[in-house]
Amino acid sequence: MLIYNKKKSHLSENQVTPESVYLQRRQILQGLGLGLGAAALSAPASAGLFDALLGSKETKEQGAKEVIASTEPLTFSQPKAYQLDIAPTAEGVATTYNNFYEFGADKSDPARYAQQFKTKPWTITISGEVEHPQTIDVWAWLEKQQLEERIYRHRCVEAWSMVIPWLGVPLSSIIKAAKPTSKAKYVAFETLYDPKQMRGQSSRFVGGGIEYPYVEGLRLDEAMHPLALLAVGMYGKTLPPQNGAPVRLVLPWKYGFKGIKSIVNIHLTDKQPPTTWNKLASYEYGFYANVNPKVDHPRWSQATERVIAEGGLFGSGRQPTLMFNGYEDEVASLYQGMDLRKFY
Ligand SMILES: Nc1nc2c(c(=O)[nH]1)N[C@H]1C(S)=C(S)[C@@H](COP(=O)(O)O)O[C@H]1N2
Ligand SMILES: [Mo]
Repeated sequence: MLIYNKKKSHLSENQVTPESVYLQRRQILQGLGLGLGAAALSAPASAGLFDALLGSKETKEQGAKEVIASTEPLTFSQPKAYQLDIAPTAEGVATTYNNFYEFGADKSDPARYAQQFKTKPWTITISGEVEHPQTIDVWAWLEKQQLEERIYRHRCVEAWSMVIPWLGVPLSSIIKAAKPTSKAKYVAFETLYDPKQMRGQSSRFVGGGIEYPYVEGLRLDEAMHPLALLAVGMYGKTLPPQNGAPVRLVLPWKYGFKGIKSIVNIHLTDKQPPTTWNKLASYEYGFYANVNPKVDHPRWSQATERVIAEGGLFGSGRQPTLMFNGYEDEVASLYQGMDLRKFY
């Protein structure tokens, strides 16, 4: 029963499909020069504006603040191999249409409720089956990194997609530095647990019924794959809190929920670690969660996706979902000989 409610809230936007309305609102704001970064409209004012322009009585998402919390510019290279011939999703959409249940289960909740999230100081521990366990001071570590921009397709299990220019370093670099032992077969990741800051962690109702902290995991060879990115920024700047500041995973061939946000622990182990959505509903969300148009979610098709490519009303549409989200050439060998229906 609880699980069903939870899943319903995970999917609320998918089932109600308010996205065209949502995007229309964004476009109107942008058209008026009031979009991204403009805190000009109070919730009641914007509600009135939208109602007038759209003839809509819907008010659910209208209170979301058009504020992007303080982000700082980063220096990075742009390796050719990771650029894409597709226009990225508008920054104002990618930073206001989020899944980050620690701040609430609505798409607009993270941008609205994560602005005061403290990301300084921040440490990440690396422990378990490693020769050099360590505690990394993230901001000091970041100074020494050579960041790359990687424009990746981003496919949520809810069947929508974006294109996002991330900044980060290969996940392999941080794992290699800790020197995995021969027993290390998996890598477990954990998000910060701080109910005082994360309203979803102090209320089952707000947090979608998830058992916190949010946890994720990868096989070691997946974690070492060059596409696996430890992201610290997007759109040329540090990550805003709603997108997982200060450090998150980005795994473009997997469903978005594998891309765990605001990481504090990385633990190498010999056993497959538990993962948040799998614990909630194992028949719906597997450990692997590789994007696969041929393996449907029990309650909807994964063959196509709603594109939120340019963020505008006219840029939205449906397109076929690609095997491994378009990264088949790069990652298929990781799963050779595996039954992908069984290991979904
Ligand atoms: N800690 C944590 N990480 C998380 C989530 C979450 O709720 N909590 N949601 C996941 C899901 S379902 C998706 S689609 C992506 C969304 O990332 P974005 O908001 O940057 O697009 O984050 C993933 N990482
Ligand atoms: Mo997702």
